[in-house]
Amino acid sequence: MALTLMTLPYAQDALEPHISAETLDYHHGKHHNTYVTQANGFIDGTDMADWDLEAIMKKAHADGGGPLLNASAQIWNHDFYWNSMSPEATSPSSELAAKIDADLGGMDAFREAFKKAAATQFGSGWAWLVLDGDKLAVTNSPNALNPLLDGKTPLLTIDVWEHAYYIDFRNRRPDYIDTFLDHLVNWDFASQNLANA
Ligand code: MN3
Repeated sequence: MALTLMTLPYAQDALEPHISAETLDYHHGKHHNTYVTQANGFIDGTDMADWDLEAIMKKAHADGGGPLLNASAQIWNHDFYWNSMSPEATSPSSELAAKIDADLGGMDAFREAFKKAAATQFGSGWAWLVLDGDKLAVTNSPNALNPLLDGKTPLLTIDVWEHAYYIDFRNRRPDYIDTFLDHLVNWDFASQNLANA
């Protein structure tokens, strides 16, 4: 069974005025879709052709990385990113809010740490809220890498590749990060990921 392009969990224009339909058209319809096409090209005719995405990604990582890891991890990361945003206002569960207070020093401290992780990721990559052991942590990763490959449990992510924000924000990555934190975070998704961990 070939890997498939995830359907967006909202309409292409649902994140406007913060992220445009044009951005989602390119980002989901072209960038994300290209990773799916590439990964399927690599696994077609191999033992991995009927594996699930996470198994393919972990095997490619164990084998030392390369083009299959890049394509498969980018599919996983983008699936997680689309779910990390919501057109509706959400808030952390009481369990997640309590852990943000206990482990990160509160919501303001979380925001600062997340902004810094996202803004200082040099070049292309991702910033994450993760569960590391039994503690929350904020981290970032270059290119296609993600914390799942390091044994952590991702709760939330932002894509800081330029293709995520250049149409709407041009070079202003910090404004994109603020917009994500102020208007787009899907706390229901992050809370569910914590509950399932
Ligand atoms: Mn992207």
